[in-house]
Amino acid sequence: MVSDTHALDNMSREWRARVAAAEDLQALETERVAALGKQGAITALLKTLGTMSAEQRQAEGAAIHRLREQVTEAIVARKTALEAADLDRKLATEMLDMTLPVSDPPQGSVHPVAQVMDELAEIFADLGFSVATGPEIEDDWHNFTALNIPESHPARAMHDTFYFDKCDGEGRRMLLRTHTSPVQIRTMMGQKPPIYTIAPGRTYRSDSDATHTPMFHQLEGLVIDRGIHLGHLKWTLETFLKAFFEREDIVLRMRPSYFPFTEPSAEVDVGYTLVNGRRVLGGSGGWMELLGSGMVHPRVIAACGLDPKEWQGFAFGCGIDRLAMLKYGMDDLRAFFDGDLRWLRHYGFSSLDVPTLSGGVGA
Ligand code: 2NL
Repeated sequence: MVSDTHALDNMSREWRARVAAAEDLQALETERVAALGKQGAITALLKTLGTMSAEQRQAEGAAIHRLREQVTEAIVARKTALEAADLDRKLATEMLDMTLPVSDPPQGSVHPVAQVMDELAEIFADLGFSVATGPEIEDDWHNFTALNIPESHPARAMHDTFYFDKCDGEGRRMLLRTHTSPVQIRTMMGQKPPIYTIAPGRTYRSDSDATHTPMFHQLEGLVIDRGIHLGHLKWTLETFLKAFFEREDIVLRMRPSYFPFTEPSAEVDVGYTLVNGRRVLGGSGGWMELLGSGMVHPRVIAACGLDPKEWQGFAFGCGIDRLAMLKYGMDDLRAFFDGDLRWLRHYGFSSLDVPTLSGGVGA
């Protein structure tokens, strides 16, 4: 009979030798299954425990369990050793020499949207703003409810918003964020004012034509502090746009408007001048709408757990893709997302460029 103590010792030695001889993780797994799998040899021994008399189990049970433990330990030790050897091999063979020069001519380029995002971060960092990011898959509370957007608001409708079939653990409907405002909501809920932040990133709306793509990029800005008023908003936008378009003659016009999350709200137009039939930003020969903005609605401030009597702020939002088109003279939004390398080679930026503001319209 196999299960006398001497035979069990032999069996343990044998299995541990097989485990130690496994040359790779796959061979080790084969040994593990042969010993401890459903049909394994040691599993079969363990099963005999149930059929033994009490005296027999007392005599041999502990030895069988010890066998199982010894072999299990050997497998774990071998696995650790094989994994470490694997990693060493990878580190030795997949080494990258970071000191090699770039290929000549350089391959790849920075997408204009990425370039503009870097420029925006640079400009706002100079003004003391931080850059915040957050999930693209959101829930309807952070995307709509906290922003004072009522249940019946058209923006919530199926044809504007990409909804998921499932709700989250708290029964909130999941969706692809339709703006980056939920990032700012999370910022307000997670940190104490004063808050000076921008939220650039991907946003989604079920919309597709020459000027709308289902995925687009938005920049939002948010300030929460004491005694903030529309004058701060206008100065901030003016300073931002002058730096971004690299022109001192940028003129803004604010028109009353309506958003559920700001009160009062203002649409911001930028003046342009016609130069050889082309619109060039600067001056005030005509106006184009560029941003939406306003003073953060007290209900939004309260929804984030802040006292609207103590804290006020302004917020704004605009399309990053549109900013890129205006600055770098691109006329078709859809080309941004076609992945056509010829377009990228034409409009892309060198990956060695530092994202300063040179190389744009003012250069
Ligand atoms: C537009 C308009 C806007 C905001 C975005 C905002 C965010 C928070 C609170 C209040 Cl957390 N407002 N964002 C405010 C006004 C306008 O965007 O036309 N976007 C493309």
